Amino acid sequence: MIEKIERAAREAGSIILAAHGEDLHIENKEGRANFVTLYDKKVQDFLTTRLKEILPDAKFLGEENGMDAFLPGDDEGWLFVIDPIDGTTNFIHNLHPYVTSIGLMKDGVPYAGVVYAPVTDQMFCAVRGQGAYENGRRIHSSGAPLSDSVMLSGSAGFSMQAYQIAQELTREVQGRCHGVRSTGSAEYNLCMTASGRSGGYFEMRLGLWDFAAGGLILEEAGGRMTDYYGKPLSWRGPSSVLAVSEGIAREGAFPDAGAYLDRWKAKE
Ligand code: 2AM
Ligand code: CA
Repeated sequence: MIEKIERAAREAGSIILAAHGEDLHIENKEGRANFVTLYDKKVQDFLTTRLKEILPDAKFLGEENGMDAFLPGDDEGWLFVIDPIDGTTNFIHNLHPYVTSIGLMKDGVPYAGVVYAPVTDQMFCAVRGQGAYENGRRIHSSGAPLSDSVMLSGSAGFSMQAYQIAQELTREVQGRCHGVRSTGSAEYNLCMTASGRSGGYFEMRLGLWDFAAGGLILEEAGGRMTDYYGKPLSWRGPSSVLAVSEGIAREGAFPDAGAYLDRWKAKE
């Protein structure tokens, strides 16, 4: 089944790459700098059709086309969680990375995850209990401490208030590691952490489709996914995400991210 899902992700990648030079029909969604293109919708439609053929009983949750809510009953049986293009703003600017991500949940917990980066032809995948892979090779998160790591973060453009507080946490982390980078794709960041390139990734608010696939890939690579308070993720909807490598989880040296989240909540 995982190979069939990978094939669907690869086909989605071809659709996305072929879009460059075409009219993307860019629209703004709620908030600022929150875009959707014709291709986000097209690819989600394509994946929904293709994945239904693979698992006819599965339900679907996706970022686009009004399918973004976790509904009662979604924690029973199979649920595909899709982000047709994670990193839409990058895609619009023809700036790598942007990925297609497909998470598969079983009874409310992640069962499988596939993340495909078409520009670099990188296929990341994991099945629960069976390890994580990049292009067929087993991957592991890093054992390095925070002080020897590059960290990834993001702050979607939806709120300048959130951005400011996120920058303060970024500044604190910056002082304790080799540097903090921002790529614009949550799923890609999780895969970079799973494959040991980055020590971790943190963002104050993400949709379930932004971390469902990469979250399992990271856990299967030995890393740890929690929210900003260090609590396990609910896998039911939007959340803050603090994803760290084995090394940083063991060390416990990441700053108190929960305090920053509390400050944002107090200002909203
Ligand atoms: P997207 O490209 O699929 O929209 C960048 O920091 C990350 O945040 C990306 O993975 C991006 O996903 C996501 N993102 C963008 N807008 C968002 C919003 N309004 N709420 C939550 N996440 C968002
Ligand atoms: Ca998206």
